[in-house]
Amino acid sequence: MKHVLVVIDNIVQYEKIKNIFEGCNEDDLDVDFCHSPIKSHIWEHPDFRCGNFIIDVKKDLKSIIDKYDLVISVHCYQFFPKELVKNIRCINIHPGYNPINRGWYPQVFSIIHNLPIGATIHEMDEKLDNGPIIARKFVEKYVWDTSFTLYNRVLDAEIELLLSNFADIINGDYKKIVPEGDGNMFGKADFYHLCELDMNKNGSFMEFYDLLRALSHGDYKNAFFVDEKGEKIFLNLSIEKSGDFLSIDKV
Ligand code: 0FX
Repeated sequence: MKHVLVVIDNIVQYEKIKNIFEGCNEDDLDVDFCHSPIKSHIWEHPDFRCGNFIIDVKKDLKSIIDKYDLVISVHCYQFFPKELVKNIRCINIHPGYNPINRGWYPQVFSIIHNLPIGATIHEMDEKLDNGPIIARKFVEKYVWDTSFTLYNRVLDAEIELLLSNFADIINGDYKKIVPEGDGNMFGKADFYHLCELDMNKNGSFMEFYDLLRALSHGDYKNAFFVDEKGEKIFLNLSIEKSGDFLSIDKV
């Protein structure tokens, strides 16, 4: 029997990943889904509402090592300690193409810095989003994308990668790709820094368009400037792509 722990803090991916486990043909598999002690929307999911699904990868280190053969991190808010990644095979499902998009909110920085974007499944080491790559995939990025539309394409790519490599990941039966250098790494602080707009900044309209669409993600209040009364004014870009373009000669 293989004992697998999935530490997941992303409610959007939860059902899809649970379905992959339920639909797989691995009959000697026992899986536990847990989330981090940090509150997130996943706590409200019916499967987790009754509590007792919190796992702290530092405090619970010994019991994790004793009980599980494989740990899968799905957008887990916790940093896995060295003792954990050295003692058990730990796999991370990352919403970026390693090593190009390491760190937080990869699609945001992909739009701003015009970087390719995709998803990666990799073995974890002691550095963030860094270990040997098991599978990765680019996704298309369009000029009409916001952070939200691009993010959803990345999440789909994660699921495709997991589905097509599932048995190999569970059994540790894959060739590993060594990341091509350190790539790029952006943190939460870089994101918050972008959010405060400098209204005196010079640049092209394209640069401003990219900044605003990179900070537009559903209802999140990201981009803002401070007005003369000291109040924050939030901006969110709505982009609509014409699906049925009417050419001039048809008008
Ligand atoms: O779960 P996740 O998609 O992933 C993030 C990091 O990007 C990832 O590298 C890390 N491994 C994981 C632990 O956390 O994050 P989220 O569900 O908090 O946010 C999803 C998207 O929503 C994010 O890519 C950008 C957008 N967002 C999120 C917040 C909290 C915003 O635009 N503004 C926000 O304030």
